[in-house]
Amino acid sequence: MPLGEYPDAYLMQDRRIVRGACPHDCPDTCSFLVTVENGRAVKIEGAEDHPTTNGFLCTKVNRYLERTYSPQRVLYPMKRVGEKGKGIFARISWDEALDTIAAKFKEIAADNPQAIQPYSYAGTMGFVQSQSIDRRFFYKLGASLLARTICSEAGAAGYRATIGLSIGTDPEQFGNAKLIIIWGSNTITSNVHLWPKILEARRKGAKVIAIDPYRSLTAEKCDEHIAPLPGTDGALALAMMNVIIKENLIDRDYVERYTLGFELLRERALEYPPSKVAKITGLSEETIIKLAREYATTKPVAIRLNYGLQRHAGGGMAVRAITCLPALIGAWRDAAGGALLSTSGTFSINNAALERPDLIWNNPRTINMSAIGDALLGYQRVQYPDRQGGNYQRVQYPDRQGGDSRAPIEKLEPLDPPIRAIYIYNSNPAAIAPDSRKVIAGFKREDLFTVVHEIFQTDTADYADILLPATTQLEHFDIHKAYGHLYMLINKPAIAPVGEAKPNSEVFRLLAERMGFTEDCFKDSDEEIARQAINYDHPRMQGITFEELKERGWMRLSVPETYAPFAEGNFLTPSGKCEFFSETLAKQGVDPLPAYIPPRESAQAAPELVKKYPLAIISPPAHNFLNSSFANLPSFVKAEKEPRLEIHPVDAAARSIKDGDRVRVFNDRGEFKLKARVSEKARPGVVVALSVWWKKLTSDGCNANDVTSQGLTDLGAGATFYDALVEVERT
Ligand SMILES: Nc1nc2c(c(=O)[nH]1)N[C@H]1C(S)=C(S)[C@@H](COP(=O)(O)OP(=O)(O)OC[C@H]3O[C@@H](n4cnc5c(=O)[nH]c(N)nc54)[C@H](O)[C@@H]3O)O[C@H]1N2
Ligand SMILES: Nc1nc2c(c(=O)[nH]1)N[C@H]1C(S)=C(S)[C@@H](COP(=O)(O)OP(=O)(O)OC[C@H]3O[C@@H](n4cnc5c(=O)[nH]c(N)nc54)[C@H](O)[C@@H]3O)O[C@H]1N2
Ligand SMILES: [Mo]
Repeated sequence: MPLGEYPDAYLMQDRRIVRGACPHDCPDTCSFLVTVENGRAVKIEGAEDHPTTNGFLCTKVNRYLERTYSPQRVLYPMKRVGEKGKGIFARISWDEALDTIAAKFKEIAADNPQAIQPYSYAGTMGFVQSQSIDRRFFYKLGASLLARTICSEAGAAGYRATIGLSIGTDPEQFGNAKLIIIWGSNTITSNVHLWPKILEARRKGAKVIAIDPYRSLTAEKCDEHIAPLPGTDGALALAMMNVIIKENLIDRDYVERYTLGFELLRERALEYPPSKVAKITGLSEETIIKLAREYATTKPVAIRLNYGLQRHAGGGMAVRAITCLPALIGAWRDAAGGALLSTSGTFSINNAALERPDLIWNNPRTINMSAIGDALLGYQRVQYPDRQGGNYQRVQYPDRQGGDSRAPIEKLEPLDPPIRAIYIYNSNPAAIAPDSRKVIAGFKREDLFTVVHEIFQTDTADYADILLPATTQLEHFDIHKAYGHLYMLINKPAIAPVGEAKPNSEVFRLLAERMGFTEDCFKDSDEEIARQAINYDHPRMQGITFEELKERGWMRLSVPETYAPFAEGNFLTPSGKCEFFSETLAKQGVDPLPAYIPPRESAQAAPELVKKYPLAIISPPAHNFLNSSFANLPSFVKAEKEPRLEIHPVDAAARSIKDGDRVRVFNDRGEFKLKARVSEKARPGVVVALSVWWKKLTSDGCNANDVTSQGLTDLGAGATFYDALVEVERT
């Protein structure tokens, strides 16, 4: 029987098949089937009927049962009995754990509830378990808000300024493209379900180009690999525009009808000739010119850009510049053309119902999660636009000489009140947040009350005062959208919670009760919350009902099968056009045209720093890990072997480093040690440490985030993980 014909929970005596959805922070959000025998999950497989899952799961979720049934699971609530960070705990009851938390929160809230800080990200992306009753709870409590910026904010903001919303090329259309540019994405690792589409395009004669400073698993399988210096993509895109405009390769009709500000964009692009950009990017002029010509003269042409290229000071502007390209050449006319950063804006989610922002009563401050180290140590990182120099001034005052735009100026301002309690769920900040020395110093504070709700005893959990056991996706209910396809999905629990684990939603319900929160929304069941997630009236959600979604497991959005969202304009910007010139940005004091903002730590922006720390480090995801998830499980760690630093032979020779040597990577923020792999995978001037390793499982207790910075991006105030300079030496 084909899988599609299975009812959702197919009962065969003591054998059931339950349909779920992958909870992980990945564009693919797969539909899967779990076989359960006598209450135990025995098999997990990708749904064959779900078009993008296509019957297969990634290397990680294929082995999800290893995660669910790991002997490392946190099984019951515990309290700390040793020094902070040592991870020594004693078992307590749920009642004691919840009473302790409620008492502490009441005590702090009586003084100032803003001293209580929630901290969460996308350990699960389900709406119920990641952004519903948790938000309600902290809003009602009056806690500080959290700006969830650690991943995608810069790119999202850059894309939004140009296109209006995160809507792009339907990934299922990529098979019909004739040229695909994979720009700052490691598709085979971080978006593997797009790869079959790329192979399909190739079988039909398409060319695939990767733009990545690192010869990733994906880059090595492409027809061409272009390796710019990290953080220089904005300049590269502007140089492509320069060539396209000068050689009159634009789609004049599309530009006239559906774009705004072409003349200003033209002037801006003329400031970026390939000769200048060759020096910025470390590419040859010929490479840039050829890329621009190929891009402008092949149809359909799709750009798969992703978040790797926006983890730099100018990440927002880089995405903005790249997303101007398709409109310039009319690539959006084809369903298989255009650009895809994320599909998430195609969905219409009822966030107001899920999160209930109306419960906020005290105008609380917002703490940026990407600068949690500073925040825990009593400082808030605040950005001010750089009004002194740069291109922005040139738009305002055309006669004024300016250089490239600069990132906003950042200042550390005292945080009052300091954070006195932090509640962490769906995240592992001790391992994944930048500048970890500061993060760890913060978590070590004796006067900080820390709650961690986790599946495993992570690096962060070791600092908990109260550690609570969390369920995995097989053990709770949820509803999902995706950022790499166009389907809503349902996840049904396949098994009972392992040990005494509880879902996030249940813990917040119990805490709300103890805090005396009486609103009905604190009593909603998981299914009731899930039902509230969808704006059923929205045109793109038409036809989706909760009942049918529950029955079928997944449903496509109400968009045409051959979906070409901007074939005839209809951009979602204020003007309805693709905004080369953005009034919205101008009003925020930001350069209204796409600009190049060099990495904060680069020869252009910090010439003195480069003398001391000449190598740029990037630390993108390892194939078998998902951020720090899976990085504790034996077979995953075995597959990744050990932390390694890819270094180019030229850079290695200059430091007498040989393949296999142990090296120390360091800058003023910190250091970490690992094994050198000398190869041409990293371009000269760049070293690569695939991540994110658990600190306590490495030989020196450190990882790549010991050298990353809390500096923020130009747009969206996101994290700049790949904007860091280091030196490397043999140990
Ligand atoms: N297996 C696996 N899959 C994942 C994840 C994981 O950890 N493991 N993480 C998930 C999450 S949270 C996210 S956000 C996505 C991330 O996935 P992607 O959006 O693909 O981003 P990254 O993996 O950060 O980086 C992708 C590529 O960008 C390159 N890169 C770095 N800096 C630059 C630059 O300045 N310019 C250019 N052109 N390229 C650059 C890196 O070398 C890397 O090969 O993947 C998701 N999927
Ligand atoms: N150096 C470097 N650092 C990075 C990155 C990088 O590329 N390089 N990538 C960055 C990016 S893109 C991102 S998105 C962040 C991701 O950072 P995080 O969002 O912190 O992601 P994970 O490391 O996967 O940690 C998620 C944790 O949530 C837990 N969890 C999962 N499901 C549940 C649940 O239902 N309930 C509870 N309570 N807990 C649950 C998991 O066990 C896991 O420990 O990391 C960032 N950090
Ligand atoms: Mo991410």
